Amino acid sequence: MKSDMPRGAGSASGGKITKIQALEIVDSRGNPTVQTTIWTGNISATASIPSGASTGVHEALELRDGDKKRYNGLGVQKACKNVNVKIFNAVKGISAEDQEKIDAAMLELDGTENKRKLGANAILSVSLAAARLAAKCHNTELFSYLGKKYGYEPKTLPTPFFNVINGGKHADSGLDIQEFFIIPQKGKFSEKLRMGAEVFHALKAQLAKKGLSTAVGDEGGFAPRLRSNEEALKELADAIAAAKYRLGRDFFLGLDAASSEFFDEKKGSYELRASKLTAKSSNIYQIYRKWMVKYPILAIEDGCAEDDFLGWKFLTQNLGEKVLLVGDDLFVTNPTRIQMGITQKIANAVLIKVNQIGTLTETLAAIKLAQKNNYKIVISHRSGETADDFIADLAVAAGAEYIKAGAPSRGERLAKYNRLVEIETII
Ligand code: 2PG
Ligand code: MG
Repeated sequence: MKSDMPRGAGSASGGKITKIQALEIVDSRGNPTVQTTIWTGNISATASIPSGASTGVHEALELRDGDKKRYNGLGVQKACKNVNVKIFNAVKGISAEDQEKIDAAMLELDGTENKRKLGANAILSVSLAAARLAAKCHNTELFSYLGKKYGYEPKTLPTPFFNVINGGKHADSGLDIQEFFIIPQKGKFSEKLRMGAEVFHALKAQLAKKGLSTAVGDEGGFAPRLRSNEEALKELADAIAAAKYRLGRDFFLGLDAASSEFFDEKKGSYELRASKLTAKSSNIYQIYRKWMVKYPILAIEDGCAEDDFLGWKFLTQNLGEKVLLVGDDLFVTNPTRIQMGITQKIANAVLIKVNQIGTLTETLAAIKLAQKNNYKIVISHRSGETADDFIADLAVAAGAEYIKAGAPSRGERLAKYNRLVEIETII
């Protein structure tokens, strides 16, 4: 996101925060969210905050008003007020560059484990806007400012996971698996985007021909009523072929099972209704393995539920050598949870969502801890999004191998992918 305010570090305020204003705006699902602008003198920068649907129980708290008379209780006026009054008082006068100090001041003011007092949405909006403001004061692109600040040399762009079939909580397709990805393998980012868009259109034509719905779900992918999860994989394989690409060479496939949503804790089993399958913690990996025999699957996210460590152990021991096992609800971008995973040798990749943890400082700590332990990084959007493209710069800055920002469809998804196209020309 860019603002048209003048650039340059020569502000009379010396980069110190002079004014903050939070607004209640509306996200891609029609729910309110926080947008915050921070000023140093007459220079300003803005960030807006995404929101999940299949939210992990260990995530930082998104503060909602609970006033049923407004937005069905989902208003964020309290969070905005927290930014405008309490947080502003705690961070005014701190230099926008001093990210650690800004984030630490907010953590101290909040004082809770999960940021429930101020709200992670309130805190994160200030954290991200401050980083953008600092980059602007340096007259530097955000990815290069962040890269330098956190000790990276940004030179590669992430490979996209395009979520072109939506299920689970993101659509009414009836599919248990929440996201079905196509993952282009070759060329520059802009080439990968083109390939993804071409397959997206081939898939649309294919579904239409069968009389299936081509309306899109929350993340821009199609949400056809298919008979099973496997059928979704078959649709992807056919669409890739129809677009004249080779499966297993030009494209791989991936899944976000988001399995916390279909794990029956009491029974200790996974209930995949669309596939008419039930599996215990100890053998859910066999279902994925069957799919992997038929299709070249490169990544499985949240193959087991957030606290099903036994399941994750079996999954990692049996499939960890062959596929990326990405922890989302499992790790919630939280260094403590990631360390737990490292110690227990579970998963081999970490999904990073800034709003799961709530500050940029902690997000970078999570990324660094994962990288130090050879876990791959997937930077991720949320199902509820805005046009904010911060995560594109973050992915490049931190050298993330992958990014998932939905299908190549819907403006809030393309904001991230198109920013990467732009970065490709300046990196
Ligand atoms: C996920 C995300 C994003 P949500 O599970 O990975 O795709 O969904 O934002 O609803 O948690
Ligand atoms: Mg997920």
